[in-house]
Amino acid sequence: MQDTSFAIHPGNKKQIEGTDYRDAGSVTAVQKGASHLQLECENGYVTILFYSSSVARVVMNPKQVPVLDDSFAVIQTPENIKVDLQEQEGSFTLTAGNLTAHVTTDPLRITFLDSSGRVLISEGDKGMGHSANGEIVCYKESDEADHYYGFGEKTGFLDKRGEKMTMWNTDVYAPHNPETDALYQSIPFFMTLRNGHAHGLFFDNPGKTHFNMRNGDGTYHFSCESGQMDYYVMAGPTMKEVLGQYTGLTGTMPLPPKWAIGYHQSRYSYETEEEVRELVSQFIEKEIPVDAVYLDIHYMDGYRVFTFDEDRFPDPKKLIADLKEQGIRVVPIVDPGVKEDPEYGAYQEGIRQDHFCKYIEGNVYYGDVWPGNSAFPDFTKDDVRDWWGEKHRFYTELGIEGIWNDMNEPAVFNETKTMDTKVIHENNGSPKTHREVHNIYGLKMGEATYEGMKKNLNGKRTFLLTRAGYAGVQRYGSVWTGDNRSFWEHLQLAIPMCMNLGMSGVPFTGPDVGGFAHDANGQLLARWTQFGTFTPYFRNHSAIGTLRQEPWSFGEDVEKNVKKYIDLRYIWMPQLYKLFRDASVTGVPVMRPLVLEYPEDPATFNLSDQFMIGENVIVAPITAPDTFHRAVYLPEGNWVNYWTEEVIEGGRHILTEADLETLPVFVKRGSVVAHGSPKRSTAVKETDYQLHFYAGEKGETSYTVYDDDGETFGYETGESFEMPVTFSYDQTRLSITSGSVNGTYTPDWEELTVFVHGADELKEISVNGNTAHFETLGSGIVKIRVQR
Ligand code: MIG
Repeated sequence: MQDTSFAIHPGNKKQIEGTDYRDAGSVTAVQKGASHLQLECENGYVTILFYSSSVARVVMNPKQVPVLDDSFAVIQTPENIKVDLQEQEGSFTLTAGNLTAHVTTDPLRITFLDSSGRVLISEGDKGMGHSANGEIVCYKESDEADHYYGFGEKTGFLDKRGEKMTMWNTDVYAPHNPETDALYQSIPFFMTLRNGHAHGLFFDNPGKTHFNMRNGDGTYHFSCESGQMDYYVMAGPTMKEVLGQYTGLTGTMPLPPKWAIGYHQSRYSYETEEEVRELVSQFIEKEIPVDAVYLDIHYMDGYRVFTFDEDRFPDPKKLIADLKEQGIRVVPIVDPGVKEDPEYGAYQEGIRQDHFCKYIEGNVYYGDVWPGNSAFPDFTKDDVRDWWGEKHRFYTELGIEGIWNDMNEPAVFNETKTMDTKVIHENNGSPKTHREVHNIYGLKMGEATYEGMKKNLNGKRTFLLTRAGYAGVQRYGSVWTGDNRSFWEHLQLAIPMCMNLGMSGVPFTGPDVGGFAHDANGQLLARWTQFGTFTPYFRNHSAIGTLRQEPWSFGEDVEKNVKKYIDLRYIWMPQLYKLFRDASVTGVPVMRPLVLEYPEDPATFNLSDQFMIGENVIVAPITAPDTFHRAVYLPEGNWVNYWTEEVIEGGRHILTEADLETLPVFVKRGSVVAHGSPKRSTAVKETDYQLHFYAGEKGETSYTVYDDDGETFGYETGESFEMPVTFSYDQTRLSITSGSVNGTYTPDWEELTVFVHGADELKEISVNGNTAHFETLGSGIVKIRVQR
């Protein structure tokens, strides 16, 4: 009914904006705790509590004292902090370090301020309330200066000011355009940038939530048709600190194995063992690097998860071992639907052990997916997640180390596209309807899969790719952006989408390179691969019935171009790996909008067609056909064209040339990036570790080299290699000093090669105090070796 006038039926208008909104009203009773305040109001119950000196939570329940222990996203428990409570006539003030909540009681309104008294979040005529049908809503004042980032996986531009968004995990095969709202992931978190200062807001409700940043009357609001009004405020004051505070609550990404960051090749589907072997031999013959090959739904026996089709894949163990020998991993798809088949083990166990989602009356819920009529594990139950995780022994025993979760919104082939909202999730004795917790199905499936694989792999890191998720999904998986198409517009759209996923705590993301549905063409594949070189997740994937889009599918020129950029991915691997490591610690993403580094520069506020890798590298992809130049915004400072060594003054827009073989990349002067050499996969050890220093006029720069074995959890107990290297420079003289090494891991490389760019006037280099011999390479580059 989407495309008929029924979509604008007058009866569709949301109650929430109607007349039956009931404000929480005045406070009628107060209970004070050490770090919280509990209020009884005319129309509801409210708890305000502090999690840390920068994070507070507000919960309102219209009917009863709020439930505080029901989050699926938050893994942090409140720190035992001292909250100062002051009571004044008609108000309370709670202060904990960097954040103050000022609560007026008649009517209830909550204002959050930072330690300098600057208002972060305030309420005007309307505050929190609910409507007769149980919908809960919260209004906040917006400022003319506000810019909004985050909201997870959304179409449209970077800044979500003026947008209206719905969170309801949905399998959207088509279309993906600016009007497409709910997609596969729901992350009801955003941050506000206001005059250079940032704060965050996380509305933790896994039902169908709405955000309206378009009210136009000086407010924005968020609401949900079910559950409690439950939100967290993060004090910032920088965007990076907000990310730290948000990932403090919901967790950071575990460091992926190196192979997960390499180039991946997929297709719906490589259907037989023979086809897979043929594919791999092409990569080897053509010397195109590849770290993983995917098996889509055709590998299974009648789409039964935890099986292989014996005709198509007679000896999966041998196949997987042979590929592993070549440094290539196999990643099979696993969907949640378990085929209703009384002679199939997973179904038998699921029924006998009561693992599937049921109606309240006790009958199992069945939905139609690939295997036909299927039952769906209830991943809210601990024992079901353990069971599901353990089932992955089937894969790990075959030598598989990574899993691809699809259809976990969950997607069902019916009118609503998902499970009946009346179905019950048992949730370890605290049952919820599917309506109330729809958005966590993929998250909990991810948890089951990640934890199961991790356990089965005995100390080796696993890799999970998931289509659906909720806040916190970064703890388990990387996210690809679903069924895009081979459209230039979808290449454009992926840039802000991935940047906002990064701004929502999910650093490991990327779109299907080349586009999933529709036919790709050579130029599109080349440009998309160039972009993919710098997206955290890098996989070429395409749909059944579309033109093949492996690197060699469009002739030799395109193949050469694509190979150049896949090689480049491996050249940049040491830098990317370090950024992954940093993201796993700080929550600050690998791929960033420029605004994250230049929050005072208005030119960055909605800059959606270029991005940064770390703090000092700008990537400006070409996203239109037959286009060989583009405008690039370079913020203040001096920038070096990665390809030509040209130094360009920033603080302005430039026009840059980009023939078909060129992806515009700029490195900030005065900074350092790590490089390696091209290799057929990450299985080949790096022996050529390079630091590229882009010398400025004068100054000092420090870079910390990071490395570890790339595949175990040893780094968690100190088996890593961290070495600070400092560059002090004054045009004619450079001194390089390596600091003491942290960690017990010994890298495969014995010496570092340092390349100094912009070294035209360099006369003298010292390494750790001793005059060093250096080689002059031309283009103002010199080369020096530094012992580890
Ligand atoms: O509805 O498994 O997004 O990547 O190739 C189609 C087949 C189901 C959707 C995924 C896509 C995958 C496809 N799947």
